[in-house]
Amino acid sequence: NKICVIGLGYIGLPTSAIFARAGYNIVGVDVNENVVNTLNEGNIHIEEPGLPEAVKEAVDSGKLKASTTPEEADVFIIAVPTPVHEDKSANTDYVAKATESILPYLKKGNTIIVESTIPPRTTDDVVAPILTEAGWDLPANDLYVSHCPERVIPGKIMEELIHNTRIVGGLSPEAASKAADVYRSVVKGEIHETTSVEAEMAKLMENTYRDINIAIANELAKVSDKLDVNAHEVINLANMHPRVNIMQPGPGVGGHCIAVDPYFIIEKAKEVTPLMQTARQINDSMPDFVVGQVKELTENLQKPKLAVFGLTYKANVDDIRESPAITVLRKLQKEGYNVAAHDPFVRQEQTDIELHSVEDALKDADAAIVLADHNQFKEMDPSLFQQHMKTPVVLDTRNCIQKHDDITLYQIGHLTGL
Ligand code: SAJ
Repeated sequence: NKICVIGLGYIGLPTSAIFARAGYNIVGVDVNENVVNTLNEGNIHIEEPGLPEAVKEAVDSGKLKASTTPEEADVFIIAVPTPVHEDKSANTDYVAKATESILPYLKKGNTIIVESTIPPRTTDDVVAPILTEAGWDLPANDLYVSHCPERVIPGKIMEELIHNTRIVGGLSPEAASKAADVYRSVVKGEIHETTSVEAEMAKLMENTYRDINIAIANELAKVSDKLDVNAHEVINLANMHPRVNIMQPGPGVGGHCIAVDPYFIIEKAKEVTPLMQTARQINDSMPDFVVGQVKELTENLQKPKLAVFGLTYKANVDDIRESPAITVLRKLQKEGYNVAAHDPFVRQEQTDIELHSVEDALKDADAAIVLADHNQFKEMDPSLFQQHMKTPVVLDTRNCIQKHDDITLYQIGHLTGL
């Protein structure tokens, strides 16, 4: 059995490696020649625990090869990005191009699975017409076309690809069943068959739900100062209720999923999605809120120096794309602060922001601003702040720094009180 995977990024590559391990022959296709060459040497271009070993094993065993062009196969999996336009509407061009790219290689009875996150109805209105125009009769199941959204979380992709429940949305029930068979060979979680549009919406609603839940936490952080309560403590207590699960406030929602996917629904139903739109606004307002808090903390200082800890969009990953931490840092620089950044996961070649060691970042700083809850920060000896800073004032936007008598530790939203 042979699978052709289009797109060798955060989803396509781990998926390729896992199917290769299960015995399939995989041709992984990417438009980027460097990516293809790197992979064929058994190396990888992205960081994800467990992935380098899995790719190396797959390439060494001859089960995975990378190429810039597709090949004939039994199954085609499309895992290309869906970026957003300036107005936040989805750009489905890559999905359309990927579909076009496999046209010359299709045979009757092939299974086509779109894993990319897409706006509702994209399988019906973008993917299917390309295939129909090429002469394939989809209602007659010439080809079995499905949308099976990826739902893995960066940092745990290899584990979640196998253990998560999968939604398999077919253009026809037979298509859903064919796609389910493909996943059944590697997935240990449950597999649910549905229609393509319900699969599209379920995926988008998962991320939208998370965005709205984080927005509640962020709004609470903004309220907490006025009422002199600690938002984290309030959330801890509220979450002791068996049916409440409020998420954590922070400097904003980053990454390419949660902060983007709600717009895929909003663009289709603007008038009836005020809640989703407001959640987006609240989460997008957090970098400014953090900068406002920093200003409050450093009000009376001349040319304050700040240590910024954590640049990635979330804990324990090296990904700084769409990171609210970077937005905060740039805004602080714009406000005239002298900022020294430290992040144990980020390499200097990833960014033009100068990176420092813990000690250098803290040296002579008036305040430290913590923007990512990396394990290194959770485990860090808090007396280091006192040892190296001019004044050991810490604003922890992620609730990860240990309390210590020698430091003044502020939580997000909670600086003063009534
Ligand atoms: N965040 C908070 N507070 C929280 C949790 C997260 O501020 O309590 C922030 C993070 O710091 C980060 C952003 O939200 O900036 C998003 O991080 P995340 O860990 O919530 O999610 P992603 O974007 O890494 O992955 C999500 C996951 N979706 C869900 O959990 C519903 C993942 O399963 C999806 O596969 C992925 O989006 C995707 O590709 O859609």
